[in-house]
Amino acid sequence: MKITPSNIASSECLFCKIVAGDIPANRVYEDQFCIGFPDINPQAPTHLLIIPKQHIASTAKAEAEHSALLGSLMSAAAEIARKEKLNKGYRIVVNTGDDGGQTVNHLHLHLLGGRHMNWPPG
Ligand code: DGP
Repeated sequence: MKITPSNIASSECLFCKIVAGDIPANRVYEDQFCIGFPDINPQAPTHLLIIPKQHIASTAKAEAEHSALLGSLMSAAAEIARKEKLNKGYRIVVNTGDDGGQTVNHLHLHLLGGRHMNWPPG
């Protein structure tokens, strides 16, 4: 893998600290590429975050070489949704940049379920 500034784990990055175990999180899912854990500020009865272990700041920083990793995040979300029995459906959200509402600069999927979702989002 090519090392670029966007994928070097940052000592300042909150989610890199969670990956490293320096900040506790209840890992409901883990594989070689990613972890899943509850969002600290849940917006639905089920609200989990799925993050890559590798630091990528946002989808805006993702490159072709990250394709398999990005795919594995989606697969993990689907597997977690099955485990969580979100049989009526769920929403996967990836906030990107300021206008996208991203507050933590480490790419992550929100998996939201357990209630009906409205459209368009705010
Ligand atoms: P976003 O706004 O899309 O960048 O989402 C970041 C989410 O991260 C937000 O919903 C709250 C969550 N979050 C922030 N700090 C922590 C933390 O220390 N632990 C956990 N579990 N979630 C956090």
